[in-house]
Amino acid sequence: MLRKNKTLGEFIIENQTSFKYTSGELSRLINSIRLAAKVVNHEVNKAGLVDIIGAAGDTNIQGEDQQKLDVYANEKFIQTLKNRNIVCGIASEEEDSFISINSQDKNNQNKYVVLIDPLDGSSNIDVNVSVGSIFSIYRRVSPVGTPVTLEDFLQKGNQQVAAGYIVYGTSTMLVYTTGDGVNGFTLNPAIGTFYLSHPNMEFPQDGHIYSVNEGNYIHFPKGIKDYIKYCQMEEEDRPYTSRYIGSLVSDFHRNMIKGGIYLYPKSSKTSDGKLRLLYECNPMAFLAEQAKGKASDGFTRIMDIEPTELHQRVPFICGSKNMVEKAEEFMRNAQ
Ligand code: P6P
Repeated sequence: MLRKNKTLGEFIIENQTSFKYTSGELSRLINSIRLAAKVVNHEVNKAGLVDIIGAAGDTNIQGEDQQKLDVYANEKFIQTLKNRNIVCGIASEEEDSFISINSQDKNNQNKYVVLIDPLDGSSNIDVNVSVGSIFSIYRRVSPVGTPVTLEDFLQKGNQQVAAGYIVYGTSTMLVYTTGDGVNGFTLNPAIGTFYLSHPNMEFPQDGHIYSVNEGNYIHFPKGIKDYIKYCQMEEEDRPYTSRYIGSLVSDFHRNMIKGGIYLYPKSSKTSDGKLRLLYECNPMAFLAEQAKGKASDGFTRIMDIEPTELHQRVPFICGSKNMVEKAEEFMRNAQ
């Protein structure tokens, strides 16, 4: 039984031996993400003072250039990971191509690559709604000591060694897995320490919440339309409740605690959906499966999809296992 109120640092040390690659590097990597999370959290929480600190592109009252928070978060995660000299490469939603780190240094023995969505749902910032950061970690497949390659990033989600998110909500939480379950840590901002608040997080097998942008309903495939109508029917344990925040991390986090399903399907407007496979869908799918939930594109397990490009999009259905399987049933029957 995991003792609550354990700090994230204590948790990482205690669980390092259980991680099959016990070099300690992954622990240092999670620690660097912890630091970046605190730095970004501080800035995200200030964003409400836009009229004082200035909107993006302006200069604030100190005459400093006010950065868009996406840009700021991206820079802080990259800077923190670089400074700790732990990874050999980084890919980010905010960067067209991957970033190679110390690639000319033959002594660079770093063997991890990190893929990030530094600030997901950032359009919610201006309306004071919660947003998140998402990370996905792999071991490189190219030889250590050589420049990192695109293949190091185009790995299937089932090769991830760790994944997680930070949700900047009513409280700031870091939720992650290294393949041995999912644990949630809540930041005490007064002392800047994350404490284990949600040990062994699991999706309820069933739920009564569905999260989808119903404004796109007429553009959805028939199977998705049929599933949404199923959620709304007066029958058995339905109608379900519709909850859609417009922030993947926030909808996922609520659904994992209460039970529910999140859907971002393809549509006649977006043939592959909107969410990115490598740094949104794969890490959330790893967390979902580790929390006894499920994640697919409607037909194929997300973590089995062979990536073809860094920023590719896939349809995404994720959450309580029985709800995802019901949605997949409607998708199959509509074929
Ligand atoms: P829409 C945010 O931009 C995001 O990537 C997810 O966090 C969120 O669930 C989704 O897109 C919202 O997209 O098209 O419904 O506004």
